Amino acid sequence: MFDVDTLRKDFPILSRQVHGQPLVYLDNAATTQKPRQVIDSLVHYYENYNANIHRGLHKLAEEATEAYEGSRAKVARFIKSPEGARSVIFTRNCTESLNLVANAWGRKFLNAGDEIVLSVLEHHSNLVPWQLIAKEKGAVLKFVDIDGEGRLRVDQLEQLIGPRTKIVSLVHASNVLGINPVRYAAELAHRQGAIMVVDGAQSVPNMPVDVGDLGCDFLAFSGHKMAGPTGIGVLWGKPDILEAMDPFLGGGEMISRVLLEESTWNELPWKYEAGTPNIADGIALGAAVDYLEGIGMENVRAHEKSLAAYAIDRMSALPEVTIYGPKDPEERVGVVAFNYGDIHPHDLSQVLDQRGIAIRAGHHCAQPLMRRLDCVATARASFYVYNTFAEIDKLVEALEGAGRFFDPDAAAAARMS
Ligand code: 7TS
Repeated sequence: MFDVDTLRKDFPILSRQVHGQPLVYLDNAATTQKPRQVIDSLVHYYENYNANIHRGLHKLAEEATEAYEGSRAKVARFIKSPEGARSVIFTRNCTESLNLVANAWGRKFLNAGDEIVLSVLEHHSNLVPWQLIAKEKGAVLKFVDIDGEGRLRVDQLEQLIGPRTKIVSLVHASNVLGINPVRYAAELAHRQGAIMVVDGAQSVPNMPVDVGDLGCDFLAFSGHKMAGPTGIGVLWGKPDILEAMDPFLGGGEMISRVLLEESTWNELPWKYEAGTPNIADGIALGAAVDYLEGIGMENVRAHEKSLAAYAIDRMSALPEVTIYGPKDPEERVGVVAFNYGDIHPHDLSQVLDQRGIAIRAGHHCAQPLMRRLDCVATARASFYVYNTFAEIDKLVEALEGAGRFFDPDAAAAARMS
């Protein structure tokens, strides 16, 4: 394993104070903090070799192109891309990656009456793009439900994937509940000749992901949730499918030959990268991959699992706390969504903020899931490599304090004394 106290020194932000208290950052599912190595990589690029890539024949352009393409190769290695960097398309984020598939694949291959299988626990990013293309094409959306513990209903998955299914798109690790059996879903999809899309926004940053082993056709994720910068995301796709689709956006970079009336396309992966890309953040994503590989994704996973186990254990001891999703940490990443009695999560989050503790409160861009769980919102603590057991102790202590603060009986008793 690694030494968390040493590792924390790599993250400058972790030494800041919030409301006079040391920052306890537990909002990692929204975005993770960045190590010095990633920040330095951005500054180094802008200070030393800022240039547009692929087109210049001067030294700076060569260096920038090499670093950007080197980063793509690192990402390919990180997820064990069977056909290497050709499969790795840089986008702005996971959301754009999913929109790319919905638009480029959907526009070309979807027909009226075709079915798209999703689940009720998807992030809006894996719902809205499919709603849009389904409406345009007259395709039909089908939703797999969850069981009482928040697990995906595999029996329904088996039922819903049928001969009319063209696309199955599921989140690998939920930003609210648990980990889904996407490898099995890919098998079911392929038996029916459908494609399998995986939203890896919460899995790729938190556990080893071998994309070949998953058996999917597309995998989407964001750099900013894996210690990388904002503004850079990835769509991994099988080359034969990427070849068969038409481009998503048109413009410079993505073309081979342009005539006035029509054009031909660049090779993979550049066919899907129109215009000047996000060079700096693409390069810095490579630094984030180096950083995570230095720790080892097995170790990242093990650390988060033990944090989640400890948090669930301690929080379950508070009678007012309801934790959502499977309780076995094997079945989730470092995400613990919960409610505390009838305290609104926004109020809870504000009280915790006064103690320097950052959690997320709200619908987590999963409004249909909130409805399904019969709550308007939840609080959520989410962990990353730099979080500690002591921080979870602080969270639990602060929750107890919030419980007393919002408890009318306790407040009345305090006034009387
Ligand atoms: N899919 C999942 C499962 C996510 O958790 C998120 C972001 C996305 C897709 C979209 O990622 P983006 O980088 O394109 O925005 N989830 C969250 C969250 O839980 N809190 O803030 C963002």
